[in-house]
Amino acid sequence: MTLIVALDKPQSLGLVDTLCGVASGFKIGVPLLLDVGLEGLRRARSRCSDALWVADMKLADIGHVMALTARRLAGLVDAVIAHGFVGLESALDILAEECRRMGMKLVVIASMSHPGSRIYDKVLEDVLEVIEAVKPWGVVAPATRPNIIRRVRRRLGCSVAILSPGIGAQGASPGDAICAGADYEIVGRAITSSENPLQAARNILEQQRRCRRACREPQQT
Ligand code: BMP
Repeated sequence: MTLIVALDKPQSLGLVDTLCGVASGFKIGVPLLLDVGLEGLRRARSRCSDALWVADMKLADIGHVMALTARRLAGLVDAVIAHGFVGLESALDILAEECRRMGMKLVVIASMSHPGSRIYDKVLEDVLEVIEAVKPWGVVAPATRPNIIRRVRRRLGCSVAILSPGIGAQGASPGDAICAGADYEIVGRAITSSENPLQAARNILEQQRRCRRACREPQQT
């Protein structure tokens, strides 16, 4: 499975039961966490405990504070997301050590999916150097700019998971990121705002499968 559902909207936690077993995981955004609190997250997780649970706090602080934040999430999620631009020393190095100690996966943002993230792309090589040193479990790279996914994959190889947002509401199509080398596509509103979230998720998975077949087959001339 290659789909992580982004739960950001109030009440979207209700979709956990519907999508459990269909999606690989759930990414919990700050708005939802503020709504339901850690106890709400704990209850939701218990309803689908085999899924990959990712807390998307977009950590961007000194290492001490990022590590304290991650500690509050221990046992509630499998992974936390942090920004790559904060750098290594006294920042991601401390967070990475804390995640290792807790057995939590660390995901570092290499670049983002919105148009303003071109500023991130200007320092992509520097951010990738930081990521190489941190050795996180995963990296976020944008489905909206597949060339960035290819650069991340080329530079970091296959030992890192690439998670790609930007599908649907932000313009990329399901399968675009997978074809460029991503492992998971992160999808929010295309599923959570759909009248039939389960069917929307299944359609996305089917489209990913078709794209995977197409992009791996030799092109006809
Ligand atoms: P949507 O599919 O509704 O656009 O949601 C995308 C999700 O991915 C949101 O939770 C957002 O916070 C997250 N995200 C993103 O859109 N772009 C990034 O570069 C990094 C993200 O985490």
